Amino acid sequence: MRPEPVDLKFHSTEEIEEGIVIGVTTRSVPKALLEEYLDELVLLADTAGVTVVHKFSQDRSSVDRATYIGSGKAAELAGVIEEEKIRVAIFDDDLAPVQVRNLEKLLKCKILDRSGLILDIFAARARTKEAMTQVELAQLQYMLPRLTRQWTHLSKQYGGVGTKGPGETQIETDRRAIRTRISHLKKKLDGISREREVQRRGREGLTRVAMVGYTNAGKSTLFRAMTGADVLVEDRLFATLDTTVRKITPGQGKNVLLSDTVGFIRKLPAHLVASFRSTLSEVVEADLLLHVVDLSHAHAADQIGTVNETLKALGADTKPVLLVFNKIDKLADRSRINLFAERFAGSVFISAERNINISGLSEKMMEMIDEDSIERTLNFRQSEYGLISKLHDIGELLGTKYTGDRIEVRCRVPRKNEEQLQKLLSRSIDSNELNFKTHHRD
Ligand SMILES: Nc1nc2c(ncn2[C@@H]2O[C@H](COP(=O)(O)OP(=O)(O)OP(=O)(O)O)[C@@H](O)[C@H]2O)c(=O)[nH]1
Ligand SMILES: [Mg+2]
Repeated sequence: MRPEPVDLKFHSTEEIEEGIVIGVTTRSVPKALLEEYLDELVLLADTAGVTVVHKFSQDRSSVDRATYIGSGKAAELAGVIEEEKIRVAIFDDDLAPVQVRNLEKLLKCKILDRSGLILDIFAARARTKEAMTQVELAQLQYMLPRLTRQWTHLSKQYGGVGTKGPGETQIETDRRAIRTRISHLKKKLDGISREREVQRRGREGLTRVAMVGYTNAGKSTLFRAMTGADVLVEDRLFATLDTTVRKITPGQGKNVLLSDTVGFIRKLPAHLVASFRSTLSEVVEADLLLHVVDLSHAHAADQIGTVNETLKALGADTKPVLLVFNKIDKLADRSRINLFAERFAGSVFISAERNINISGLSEKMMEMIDEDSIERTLNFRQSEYGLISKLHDIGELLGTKYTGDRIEVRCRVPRKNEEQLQKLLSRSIDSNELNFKTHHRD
């Protein structure tokens, strides 16, 4: 008999389900920290349409290899799940396939872990072709090692959780189909990044600033305040899943390309970070990062750490960063500002929603950009128009003046392109070196 074709589209959790969240306190995760993790998991569950009716924690020296929480605790949990008619159990840590298998037998409900939940949310919220392709790729990569007859998403097709699923042959067929789809998606993403590359070429010389931050910190609200662009702002996790870029002119005719993109969260699945590379390319290639932090959040400092870790995973951790503490209008205790100002020197404090100190932020941003670029006035002959147009690729032209057969060009070039500037000038007929007028403080 020919096996049924696999439907590789994921089912997002649209309908409301009752759920339970489960975590383990260990030596490295004390009770208070676990509480924080579970609270966030409840928010994530809510975003995915799961109403959490219970939080469940277990104290162990380490997690149990077979069942994550230990068999005794699992039996206790099974009782609660049956009694409350809970349909989904969500674990804070990533589960090994064998743990999922065992837990499904013991708890007789759908088992999800944090990564699976985050992937579900991304899948439900992705709107652009790029985001949808990236999410599907991450999901399939997550799914491949977990492909057992109990695997939660696929098992829906086979009569739901706990029922007998496909035999080994079917699993092998599924695996092959998934691998083929993965390589197809990778090719499609390559195509998308090439398209992006072409779009970018036209704006190469402009300074690029990317907003990054924990999800719900207020990046899109700030982006709106700074650009006037009508991007989506919502009080929920992962409102933004794509990248928007706008040109702004924050200081003395100088242009900056500002981008808003997807937010980060603790334990963002590695596959997701990897497959979102194309969306996150603005971050990777930015000249400056605006790291937006929700100062009113009790765990703002931890969130900064998480964002920094994700930047490291992206290879963007050595860029200049301006820390932007947002939502100061929400603070009950203003002394928090002093505390963070002392701890994070050079940071700015704003309210994106109330438009407080956005000009202070712009000023500081321009200051950092200026520190990282050089301004020159150069002289060319009119016949050297080709060279001037090449200047566009490595920097920004701030003004041109025509005198006789000469063109005087004022430009700003990021420091990283200084060598390219020298090369370009060496091709000029007159030695431009002699005409250098450095505006910069160096
Ligand atoms: N009180 C207050 N609320 C704010 C401020 N800035 C943003 N918010 C609110 O915070 C929530 C999240 O804002 P977004 O701008 O969508 O956050 P984001 O960082 O883009 O979030 P994601 O795209 O989900 O990662 C919304 O409800 C905003 O109205 C602020 O300065 N003060
Ligand atoms: Mg956003």
